[in-house]
Formats: sequence, structure tokens, C-alpha cells
Amino acid sequence: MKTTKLKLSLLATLCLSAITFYSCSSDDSPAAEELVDSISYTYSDVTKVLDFRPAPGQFVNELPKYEEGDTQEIMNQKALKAISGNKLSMVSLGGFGGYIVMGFDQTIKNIDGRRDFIVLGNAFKNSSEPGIIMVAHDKNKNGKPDEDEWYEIKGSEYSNAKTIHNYEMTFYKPSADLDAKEEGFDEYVKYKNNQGKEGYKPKNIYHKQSYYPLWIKETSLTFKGAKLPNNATDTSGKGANWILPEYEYGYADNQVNSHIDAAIDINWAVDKNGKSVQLPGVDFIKVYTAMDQEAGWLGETSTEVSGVIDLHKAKFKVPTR
Ligand SMILES: [Ca+2]
Ligand SMILES: [Ca+2]
Ligand SMILES: [Ca+2]
Repeated sequence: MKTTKLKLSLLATLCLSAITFYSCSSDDSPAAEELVDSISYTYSDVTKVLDFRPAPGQFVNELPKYEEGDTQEIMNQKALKAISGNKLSMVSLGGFGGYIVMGFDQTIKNIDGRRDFIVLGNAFKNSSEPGIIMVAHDKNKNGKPDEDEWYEIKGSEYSNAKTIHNYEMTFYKPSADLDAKEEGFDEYVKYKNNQGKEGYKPKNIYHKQSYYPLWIKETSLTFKGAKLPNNATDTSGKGANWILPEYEYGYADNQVNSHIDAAIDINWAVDKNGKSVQLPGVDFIKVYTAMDQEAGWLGETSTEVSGVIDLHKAKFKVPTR
């Protein structure tokens, strides 16, 4: 999340809560552009958080709040509380690769010709921090997403020449001394990627807590996935006015929640080779930050998730593209 945007996005959430739910009858198909004006964005169908593992970032240990002694299990529960039910808050996934794995009481069905779900984020105009969406159908019915059950939702930048598939980032835990420093400085979280680059991520002046997830005992964290092209531009040329425009479709925290292209068709799922797969539905959704980008004083670009809406359960017929 960009650093100053939190209050604004909470405000946006409050404004959206005023929108009437079910303003059209359940059997009517809303026109594409209406999708979403008639959905309430203040509830979520998420009922489980199986894993919450953010990469280091300026909102880590804050969204949700880490308290001394919290275990992974407790942090999963805190994340669930933030993104389930009808009083939504949000979790921040931090830098590249940081992720959350969510589950549901019932399978989100894949209906042909229609989009099936929305991952809610806090994007607004020129504040898009896209995360890649992975989906799993519990084919072997063991109640867990197995490694071979995951597929990637192929978003609009999948074939962009600047997208790096098989990107890998390792972050190293900073010393307690660095964590304790309250002023901003550049050489904070050491990282190394698989593109031959290493260096440090900065600490900024706005967020003084540790940026490394403190409930994780390992002293380094490695994340793998696809990295989308950078989207941040400083329009002032002086570092003052950063904009992060959206990509077209197929991501989390990218299009505004109320935009039709925030909605996902499970038919967009592809396997590791980019081959389309047909899933009857999905039981688990994983979202990870797909950007590795610092936008000046706004800090690192990190995906936020505030819930998932099953469009069929909500009785919305949203055409695919
Ligand atoms: Ca965001
Ligand atoms: Ca579908
Ligand atoms: Ca399974």
C-alpha cells in the first residue's frame, strides 16, 4: 500500500457501504457497466485463511497488527477477521510475492460465459497495486490446496514482454538495531532476486515498526511468482506526484472494486505452461503482490486484500469479456 492512502481508502470503503445491495432483482442480469454499483462491497465470502505470509513492507505487522508472541496460526486468524464477515478491514501483502491463501464454506462455481468472483482491494484511480490471483479446485477432496491444484488467473499483462514469469525474491531479516531506528533510511531490508540484482529496501519516515513479519522465525523469506511490469510514474519529475495506473483486467487491487474488470472468470485459469484449464469451481484463492517497485516517498507497492465476493452466491450474472 502506498503510504498516505490508507485513510482515503477507508473513506472509500465507507462511501461504498452506502450503496444499496440487490438494487436489481436477483434474476435480472445487470448490464456490464452496472455490475457493481449494485453490489455491496462491505461483506466477504471468505471463511478461512489458511496462510498469511506478507513480504517485508511498510504495513507489515500493522495490517493486521502483530503482538508479541503471536504465532502463524494467530496471524491467520487476525487476517481472517479483517477480510471476512461484514465489517471489512484489509490485510497488506507487503512487497513482491507476499501472499494470503483463502478458503470458503462452499465452492465458488465456474459458470460458463460469466465471471465468478471479485477479490476486493483498495485500488482507486491512479492507485493500483496489482496482485496475481491463483485458484485451486480441491480435486482430491482433502480440504487443502495441494501444490498440483493451483492455477494462475491469466490477467491482461500475462503476455506483456516486460512481465517476468518465474521471478524470485529473497528478503533477509534486518537486525533489531535497524528495526529500532525510527527515522527513514535507505539500507534497511536486504534482498536478492534471481535476475542478478541485490540491494536494500528502504525504511520510510511514516512507518516506524519492523517491516519484516515478526511471527516468522526464519531469518530469510523467499517468494516466487510472476512479476508484472512497473506501473509507477512521477508526473512532477521531482518525486512529488506519483501515479500508479491500473492494468486492464484479471488482478486483485488493480481496478476499483466497482469496475467490471475487477471481476474474474475462472475460465481464465492457466497451468504452468500457460495452457488454459477448465475448472468446475474453486475452493481456494491465493493472492500475491506481483509488483517489485518503490514509488518514491509513497514507499513500496503492495497489494491489499479486503475480501472475496462469490458473484453467483450474490446472484449477479456478470458476462465474461
Ligand atoms: Ca492497494
Ligand atoms: Ca466463469
Ligand atoms: Ca486438495
